[in-house]
Amino acid sequence: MLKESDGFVSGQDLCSVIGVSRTAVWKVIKQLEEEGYKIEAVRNKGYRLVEVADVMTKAEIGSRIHTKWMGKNLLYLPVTDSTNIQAKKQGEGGAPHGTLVVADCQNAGKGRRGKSWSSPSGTSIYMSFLLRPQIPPQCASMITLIAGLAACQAVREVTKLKAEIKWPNDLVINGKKICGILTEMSAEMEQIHYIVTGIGINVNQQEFPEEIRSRATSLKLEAGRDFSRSELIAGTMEWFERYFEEFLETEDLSQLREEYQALLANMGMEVLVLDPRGKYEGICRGIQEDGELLVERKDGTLCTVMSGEVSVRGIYGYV
Ligand code: BT5
Repeated sequence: MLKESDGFVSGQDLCSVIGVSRTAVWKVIKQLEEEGYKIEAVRNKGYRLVEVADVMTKAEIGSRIHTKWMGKNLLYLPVTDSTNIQAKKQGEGGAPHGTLVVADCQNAGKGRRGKSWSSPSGTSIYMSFLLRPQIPPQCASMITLIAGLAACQAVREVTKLKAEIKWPNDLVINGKKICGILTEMSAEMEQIHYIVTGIGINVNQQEFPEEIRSRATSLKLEAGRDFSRSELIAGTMEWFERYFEEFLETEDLSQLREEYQALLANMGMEVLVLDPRGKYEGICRGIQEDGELLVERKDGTLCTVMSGEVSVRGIYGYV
């Protein structure tokens, strides 16, 4: 009620609409203040919501997600090992397509290939969603790109910062990493059981561990102000739902390629491809409809890169 009103809502109105006593209303107001809502209380006028700072609760996240199916089934955990692990458990337990797991803190946050993801409490986003698409398993890697595009749009919309995608699974601002994405799959040769995509976004973090300090940044460090994690989560869900439905129409990125390439930090840049058969340099020419990166080599031939490590000159120290 306070959110929907521009001004004050009287204590009496709150009591009668909800059907509780004034003391009960007062207790809930105190609880909301503890969660981070700033509420002004004025005698004879009632209560007014001054500011929704960075509140991360199930109710706050849920109230902001306006989607058809994405993030509708929401699990919020103050602390967990890894939201990817928890979302996989949800997958094994039969949770529905679009289930979202959000945590305030992870003590075993994962990156790719056994790397770890720094996940302190109170400042950043750790979320994973469960998908049950009926697509061939080889299409699954495209989900990472769709998630990157969705998160990039949400970050841009909420913060007005010029976030870009570093193919395949990072978002960067001014050449530093603000977001990492990890997609995992349970499948047989021809059939996907479920896919879990995890997204970590550095939101209001001001400090990073020594080993990543030079390559990592947060939205707050870039913009000089705090942002609402719940708003960013909801925005990402909305963009993802839209893009994912477009993706399902063709089972490739043909409808998303233009938008993707417009946000691609690698585009037109010199890249170093760390191919296990030997590294080579080239200019990034965008992505193919199946999500592979197009690289033009010095001799003019076009190569495609499926996944893995691609360094972009000027980003993360490749000079
Ligand atoms: C990633 O791996 O970038 C994928 C990260 C996915 C994290 C999310 S959080 C929610 C969900 N639950 C999980 O357990 N994971 C997902 P990769 O490209 O391998 O990058 C990992 C590398 O990024 C590390 O080796 C560090 O160098 C660096 N790194 C670690 N934490 C970071 C952070 N908070 N910000 C920026 N860089 C970080």
